[in-house]
Amino acid sequence: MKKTSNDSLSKFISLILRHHPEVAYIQLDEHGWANVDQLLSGINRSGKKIDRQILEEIVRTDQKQRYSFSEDRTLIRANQGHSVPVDVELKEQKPPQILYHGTADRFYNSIKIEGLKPKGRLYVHLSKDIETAINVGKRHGKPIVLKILSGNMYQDGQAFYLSANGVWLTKKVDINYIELQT
Ligand code: HQG
Repeated sequence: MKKTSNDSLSKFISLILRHHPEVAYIQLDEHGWANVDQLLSGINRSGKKIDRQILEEIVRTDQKQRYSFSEDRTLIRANQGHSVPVDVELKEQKPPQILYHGTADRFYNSIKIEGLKPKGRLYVHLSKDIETAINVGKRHGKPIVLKILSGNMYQDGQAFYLSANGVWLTKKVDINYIELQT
């Protein structure tokens, strides 16, 4: 896919809205919202150039629909992926029988012992298709795909959430619900 000049700005926005709002001199509220005007001036103050039109374009064209505006468009937040403890009002939902998690082969030994943990984020991220999982895994190295018995987990009482951009989230996955997808 062609890299656009907005790509690095988009990564920066995701860093701000998920992990480090302080780099743009802003704070997120308890639901993960940032004030759009403050975000824009904070980014400009940090040395990068952005205006409302560029931000609107980044949000509209983002491949994974990572961000949402509030109805009146004065606020913006990331839909998922946070490490800062915010409540983005995720909807609890019954998951499909099977979900997938992409990771790198070098993590597998540890996962076999500990199960899946959220690591730096608030939730373990799962997808409903294998292709997405492969792409997620590639970010960390040689990808492997784990098949997650989400239907059984749900039956056993574990909560699942579906983010506004279609990512399935859960707090952890124990080893007895994980199979290696071949
Ligand atoms: C691994 C991207 C060893 C886990 C993606 C993963 C996703 C363990 C890594 C979203 C482990 C954490 C999230 C254990 C988990 N031992 N390794 N017990 N438990 N891990 O980046 O799922 O482009 O925090 O397998 O598309 O890779 O940012 O999570 O490899 O949706 O929007 O620890 O981020 O979206 O890595 O990715 P991450 P993830 P964005």
